[in-house]
Amino acid sequence: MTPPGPRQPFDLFCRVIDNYGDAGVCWRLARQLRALGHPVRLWIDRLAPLAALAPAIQVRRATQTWAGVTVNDWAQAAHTPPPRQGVVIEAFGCTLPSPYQAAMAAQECLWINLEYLSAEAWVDGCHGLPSPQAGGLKKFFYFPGFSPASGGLLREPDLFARHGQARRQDRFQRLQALTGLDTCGWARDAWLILLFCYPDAPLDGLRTALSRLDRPVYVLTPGHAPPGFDSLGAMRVLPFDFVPQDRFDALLWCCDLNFVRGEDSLVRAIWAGAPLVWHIYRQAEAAHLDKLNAWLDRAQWPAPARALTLAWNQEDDAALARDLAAALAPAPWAQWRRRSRNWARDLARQPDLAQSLVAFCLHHRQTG
Ligand code: TRH
Repeated sequence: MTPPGPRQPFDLFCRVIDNYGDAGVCWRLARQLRALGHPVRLWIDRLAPLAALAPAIQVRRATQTWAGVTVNDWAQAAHTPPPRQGVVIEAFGCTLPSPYQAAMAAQECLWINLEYLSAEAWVDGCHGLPSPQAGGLKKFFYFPGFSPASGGLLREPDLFARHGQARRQDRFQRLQALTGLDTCGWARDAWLILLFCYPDAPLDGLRTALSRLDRPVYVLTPGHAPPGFDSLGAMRVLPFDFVPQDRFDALLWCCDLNFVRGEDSLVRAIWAGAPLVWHIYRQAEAAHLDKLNAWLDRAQWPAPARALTLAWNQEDDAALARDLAAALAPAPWAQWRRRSRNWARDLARQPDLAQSLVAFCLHHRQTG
């Protein structure tokens, strides 16, 4: 793709705290910046989670290039100069290596602090704020978000076209090609559900509610089934091997309902335009519940779906079983599906995060 302005070299720093989300967001952003025509180096402290998302990545190689992105082991940044007039992205407050940071002013770098995604209203007021640094270095806070005043959401320009293309093929065949599961004998009127959640989810309540549905249910679980979450009644639990990130969207597109978690899988499930239940990453003093409610206010799910999401995140098995049954009843379910489609369409009218970030950096470079 042709860059919308001059090429800007990007250095993107990522520390893996846990799971896949830190690497997942950074890898997606790195590839999108590259696709916009900018040279990108990704500095990451643990290659194993990245290799799970992009199996071509070799965990023992300190430097490698994949999808046009140079992937470097974090340790090397201490003796590598920042790019001249480059953009340095510090993902999720990961703290840059000191020698590298000390060299940034002389190289006239722009410093971007990429924050976690939140739907809270204060994000709009904080997005893009500068933070003066020594030596005339410019540092800005960049907040992803759901409103036009935020930094936006990661979305590839061709995502909806690919989704439309995929829909032309039978979803059971697609699912088989993606996961290797033999879907030939599966009931065609079944519910297909992806279950990607944290271990403290109220899985007993989920298992009970799904086993009582009047149609067969196939629950797809990445890696392995959560302990105790066994097939029951008409509900079958089907573990599959974690798919590369490139294929994750296509997996979401096959399902009626996606249970997702963290940050990146949430955004991908929103773009899938189908009902989703979000398991938010837990924070101290239940701060995540404010974040969840702010997100639910924007999502505007029908009441049973909102209640279900709260029960899922408050680990309430009984409420979860009750609210899931209510949310899947014909009228709320139709309403939930409609709202999911419309929300994805409305959000996609806003510029995506990578393009917004490029424009943001160019603006601050030009206006000095
Ligand atoms: O894995 P997560 O829980 O990650 C994070 C981290 O815990 C992080 O520290 C925290 O701050 C953040 O959540 C909020 O969830 P997430 O963000 O959805 O990342 C999962 C990634 O894995 C995402 O890029 C999608 C990808 N994925 C695949 O590529 N294939 C798969 O089969 C599955 C299930 C997921």
